[in-house]
Amino acid sequence: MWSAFNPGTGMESDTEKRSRVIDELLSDRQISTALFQCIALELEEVGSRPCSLLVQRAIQHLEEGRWTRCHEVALKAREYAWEQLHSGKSWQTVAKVHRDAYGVSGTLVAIATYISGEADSLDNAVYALDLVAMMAGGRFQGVANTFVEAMEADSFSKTDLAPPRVGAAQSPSSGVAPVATRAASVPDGVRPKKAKRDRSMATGRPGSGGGIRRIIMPPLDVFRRDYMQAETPVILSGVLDGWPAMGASRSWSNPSYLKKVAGRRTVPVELGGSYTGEGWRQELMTIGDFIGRFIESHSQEESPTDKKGCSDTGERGEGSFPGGVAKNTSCGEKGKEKAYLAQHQLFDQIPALRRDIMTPDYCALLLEDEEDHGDAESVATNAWFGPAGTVSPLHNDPFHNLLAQVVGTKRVLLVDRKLSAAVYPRPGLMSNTSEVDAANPDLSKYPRFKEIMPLMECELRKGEVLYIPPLFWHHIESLETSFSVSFWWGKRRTL
Ligand SMILES: O=C(O)CCC(=O)C(=O)O
Repeated sequence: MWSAFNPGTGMESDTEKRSRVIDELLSDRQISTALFQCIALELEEVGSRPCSLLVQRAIQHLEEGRWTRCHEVALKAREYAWEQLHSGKSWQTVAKVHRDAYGVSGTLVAIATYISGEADSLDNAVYALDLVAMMAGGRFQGVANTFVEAMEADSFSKTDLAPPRVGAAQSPSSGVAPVATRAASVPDGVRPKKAKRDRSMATGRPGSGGGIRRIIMPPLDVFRRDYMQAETPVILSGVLDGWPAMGASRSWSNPSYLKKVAGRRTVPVELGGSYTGEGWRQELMTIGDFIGRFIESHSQEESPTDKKGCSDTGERGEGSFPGGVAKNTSCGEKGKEKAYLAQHQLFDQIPALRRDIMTPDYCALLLEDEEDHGDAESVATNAWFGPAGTVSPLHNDPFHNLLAQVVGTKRVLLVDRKLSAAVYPRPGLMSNTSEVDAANPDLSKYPRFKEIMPLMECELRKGEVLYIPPLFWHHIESLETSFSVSFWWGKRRTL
């Protein structure tokens, strides 16, 4: 459309190269400027004429190669869109056209920034696109991903840490990693005769107290009957074998790999301990900053020699996250603020990381009453990445959950949903969260909690997957630097 090969020198300048990248993307019918024009028209129809005009002008500047003007005008359009997004009573009531307005103006800001080739232009363009994905969502999530991948492709091509392009581990059309197939094909004889006992396993009553069985991935029908149907938590091993994230070249235990693939991406990070505590808040930061400030520095301060006899299950060796010490262990804590990249749909945002994992086959299983249920087959995949000592306080979620431990170890406490009365659910909107600190319960204030002690407990280790039945209460604390992925699926349940 507007990219130009420089006939004077016969060489393509950086700006020309970058504009060619954009040109190629915009000749794709999914993301053409016609889409942007349509949104401008829709804005006009709903009475947002100033924003509509600004978007149209920015498109025109872009098409005619005036990047600086495009940038200035798109910034103004984005300001308008931002105001619209924040003028309503609640986020849910914002009209789609205003989200789209943020999407289109933010994308134009990113394009013009990228083409400018100024210092940090790639970082700034990716930041603008991450905001587009977060604020506009919907189809702009895909648009933002496509631009980020194309813009980053050049920097990745210069290193062997390059994330695989589409096709290496997934079907290009689906945009979703393929489902692993091993579970169904493991012959019965290969399964262990006897479940290995967890160190923490006690001889407790069923439903409370005691440990959680560890088994090697069972056939699908057995998992469905003995664990999903029976509402029984279980730890599965073998499910993550073959995940690139667990392997050598794309290992998530390697901070350099994560920084290379995702370092400049902006994500919401929880600060200030558990989400029920005072001072809890969220901040946007890049994954590179997060790793530098909260993971690497934390690990250095809390080196293995600080551990005073704690078991050392952390990874060692060059290029791995060392383990830190969890704050609630007898080893104590050094008072540094905890940060947690928690419950974030990172894999929708960064397809390169999505290609490092595989949705377990078990997530395709449904119980009888779930089979006709609209959304039951979709799987919500979330990332949980943080230093030692992050705490997710006792709460429940309405879906089946497979929590996959890719890096580090976590301590998990569980309570059967049938025992909910004894966990003192909070009143009001946070009724899925207990009032009780499950790791250190105040029994004089919450006497019924005693009825369910000792809780089911386990250590979830690297390479293992924990099945948590819907509405089972769980308290989870990381014992060292940890990266987990949760897969939620099935019908939404209520207590
Ligand atoms: O690992 C964590 O900190 C919490 C995980 C969790 O709550 C979940 O997967 O539902």
